[in-house]
Amino acid sequence: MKDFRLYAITGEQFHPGRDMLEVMEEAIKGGVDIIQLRDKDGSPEVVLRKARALRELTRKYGVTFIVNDYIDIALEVDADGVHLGQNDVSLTEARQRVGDKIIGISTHAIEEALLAEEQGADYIGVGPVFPTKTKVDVVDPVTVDYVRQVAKKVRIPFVAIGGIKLGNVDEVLAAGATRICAVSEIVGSSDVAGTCQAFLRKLEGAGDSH
Ligand code: 3NM
Repeated sequence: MKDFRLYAITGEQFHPGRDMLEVMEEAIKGGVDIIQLRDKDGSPEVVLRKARALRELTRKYGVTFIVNDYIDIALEVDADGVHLGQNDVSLTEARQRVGDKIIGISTHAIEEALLAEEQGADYIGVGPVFPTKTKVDVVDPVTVDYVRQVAKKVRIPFVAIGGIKLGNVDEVLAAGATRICAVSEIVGSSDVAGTCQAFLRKLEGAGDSH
């Protein structure tokens, strides 16, 4: 897969009254290189409509597009890949359905990370690093210790997620993360593009020191 540094996920609850596509376009202009559509409340028809629109937007800018959960929708709109949770379909089944599209999976412990790698995931989510209100059914924070473990033991790309803000991202980078995902901090910002640029400056700074 094309590598990435800053991963944005839709979170419409954080920008009431603002159009989701407009917010994501600002994030792209701010430098995110991968976008995930995550909609736990919409009907499949609504998710499909949003997926089509985001596919068009991301294609225009050459940004990678991932759909959370809905493999059928990812295939239908020709997304670049899907993102799975630990309780969704197995990686093996997902691989059969999506072929060589990207498969990402959320992991919350080193055993899950190593298994995902063994089963052919293209990247893993590593979190929640800090407390988050964005994902309701998630486990307790895994802390930067888990980031450190993954950085040491896992060879496929990993993205740190969960409660990451401009104010605490340095800690996550110091633990070895080179890819970051933030939801509320990006889409809830009054300056979405500026927040993305600020994250990227931090990511670049961390890269230089390694
Ligand atoms: N997945 P925020 S944490 C979508 O740990 C998601 O797998 C997580 O949102 C995981 O940046 C999370 O607003 C929510 O905390 C991240």
